[in-house]
Amino acid sequence: MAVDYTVRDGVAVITLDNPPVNGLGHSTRLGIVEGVERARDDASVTAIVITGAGKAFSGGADITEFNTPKATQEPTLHTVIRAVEGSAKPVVAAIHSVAMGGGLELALGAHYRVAAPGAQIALPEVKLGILPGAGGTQRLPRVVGLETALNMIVSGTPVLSEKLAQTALFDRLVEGDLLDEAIRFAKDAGARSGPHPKARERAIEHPNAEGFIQFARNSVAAVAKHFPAPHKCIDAIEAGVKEGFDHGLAFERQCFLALVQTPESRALRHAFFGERAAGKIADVPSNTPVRAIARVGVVGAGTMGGGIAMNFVNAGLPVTLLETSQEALDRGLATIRKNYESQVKKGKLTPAQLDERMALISPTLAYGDLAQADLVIEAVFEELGVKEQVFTKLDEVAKDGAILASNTSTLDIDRIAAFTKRPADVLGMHFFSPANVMKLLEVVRGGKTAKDVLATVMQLAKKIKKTAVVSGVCDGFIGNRMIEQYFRQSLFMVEEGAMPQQIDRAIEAFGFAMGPFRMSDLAGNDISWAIRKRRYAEQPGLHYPRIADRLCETGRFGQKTAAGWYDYQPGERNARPSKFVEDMIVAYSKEQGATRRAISDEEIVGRLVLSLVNEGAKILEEGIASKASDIDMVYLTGYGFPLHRGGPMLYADTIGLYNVERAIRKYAAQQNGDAWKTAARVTGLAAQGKGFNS
Ligand code: 3H9
Repeated sequence: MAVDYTVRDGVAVITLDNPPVNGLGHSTRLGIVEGVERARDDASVTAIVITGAGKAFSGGADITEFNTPKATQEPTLHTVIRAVEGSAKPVVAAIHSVAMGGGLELALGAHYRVAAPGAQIALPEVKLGILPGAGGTQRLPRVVGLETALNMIVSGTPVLSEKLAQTALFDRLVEGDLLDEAIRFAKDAGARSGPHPKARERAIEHPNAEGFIQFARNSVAAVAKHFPAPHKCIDAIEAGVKEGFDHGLAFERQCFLALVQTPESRALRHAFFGERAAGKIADVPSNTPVRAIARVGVVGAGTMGGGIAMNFVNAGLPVTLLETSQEALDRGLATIRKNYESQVKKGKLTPAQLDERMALISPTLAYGDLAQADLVIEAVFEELGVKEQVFTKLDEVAKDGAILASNTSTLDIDRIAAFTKRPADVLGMHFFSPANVMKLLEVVRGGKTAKDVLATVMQLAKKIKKTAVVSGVCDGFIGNRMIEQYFRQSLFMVEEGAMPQQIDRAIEAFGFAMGPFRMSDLAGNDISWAIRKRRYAEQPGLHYPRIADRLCETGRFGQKTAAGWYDYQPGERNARPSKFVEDMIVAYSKEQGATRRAISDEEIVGRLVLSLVNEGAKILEEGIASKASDIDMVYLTGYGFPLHRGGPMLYADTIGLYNVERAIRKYAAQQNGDAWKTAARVTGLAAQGKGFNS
């Protein structure tokens, strides 16, 4: 049973006990109703306390039950809350740690609420693409006021209990033992004759509710264009304001049932579980002992090294930052300081915090100073010979048991590990630029990387608030290996008939923040040129579109030269279609003897996204990624894949692998079709009627 029932001092105590966060799954819901009825039938009981065991009051509805029969099996959360609210004996919710979603809705159904300070109070349903579906949009505005409630519901952001202490949400904030105090409170309430207060009976007071709701609607329209849930939250609140509690509740239920079926909600739930699943590695149990990391070393104080150092400093870990010249070291430190100063200007950091963070950095020119570091991350020039020098040095100076990591984005971690006498301590930590901002961290597991090294780095990633995804060793790892196919397709399409601006527009309409050509102009076209040159040497037979090389030969490297695939006014980031580039493209096609054709937006999106999917499937086949959701997390957190689509692999599941396979077959029969070789994983799953995530 997921609920415990005891009686203390004439008060029934119903304790939710469904680890990890007391999710309100079917057996928990059943237990609560049974507890309330048992208390009703026990003449010695005068009041009821509901609380949660372990690390939460309740994290809300059990998300794993969504879209399964259990979600709607009675007693539903509505039935539970009706039982609680309708109890003649007063019910007190004793809230600590976390009261979220359905957990908060349950508490709102109680007659009284007492809370410990520091509890996170939230209706975070919107982050899962739904809205509070058990009365939250109706009861919360009645106890904390319309504005606070609307902000909480539309943003899903947790608010600390002490911040809400002055509202009718809490009858008391308890500093001491929460349960003792809740029982005392309940006993007093039980001694008073009813009826006891109900949130549903309170009025929503606001001098200009209609005006405020309209204002909120406009603000949401600007930021939530791909997501229906925030709009529905406002509609549901408005329904209650205008037409009363019962109508609002029925409308909220209707919206909930519709939203839970939407692809956007599926995508957000996939991302929620995908993030947590990424931290689980099949052959590295969660109880694997980890190494202590008290000091970090970073080799290289360039853009990447500096950003990497900031991550650790932000988490309170001291960093030894090494460079080869005083000048480079000073420049690196100045950049870090400038980054922090801009955060101070924005009010995100105090000047004192800036000083504290800078003080955590020990700059050095001597490798010997890395001897105390428990983890050293190398972020130097991307060339194997340079890495060899660094790792040979690190092998000499690092202490026993120190973890040695490379930030390489393309080089072979096993070869790097072989530069040391301790390959088991070596792995890749591939940060994305800007390293202090981007959430993604690809953790590259070498052939000899020790399990505890991997476990340590995955745990550390959490501490520095990264989404860490494990990748095996291959060129480009998960993310860059896939993006190469995407860029390749975008260039083929330019050669075949599309213009960069059409391709960018089509994929941006699909939801990418930036299309491939605007992205290349931002990153610098010379960077991908260098990678292509390497490819030509490594794989001379590979069919690669050469149009981008042509562009680079004219010196159009992108924003930094005020000219790339687009024209730029100096100092501006606005991409303007370029007559020069268009003429160059048309001339190139002619030279190749190719007849340019109109390419539909649908084909553009299909070829770009399915090139990711097909390569992703090969990555799964080869075991480079261990699960499809890992690939999706890489793309959602590192490559701007639209969140409302849930990542390339979930998107493929949404359209169905049968259709993916058919589309690939079609592209393979077209011009430049030799770039398409359907992954066996796609064919295999399609034949079984399955998806990557099923
Ligand atoms: C809802 O309530 C709908 C209602 O309005 C209407 C219904 C009709 N269900 O994050 P952590 C798991 S919608 C199932 O690492 P933390 C999580 O997957 C719900 N599982 O811990 C993980 O499992 P594992 C609204 C859940 O301490 C483990 O718990 N509620 C749920 O850093 C630990 O999670 C939310 O959206 C759940 N509801 O943070 C709350 N919640 O160990 C979402 C967590 O196997 N949850 N799990 O990987 C959170 O924000 C955080 O998990 C929380 C704890 C703050 C609670």
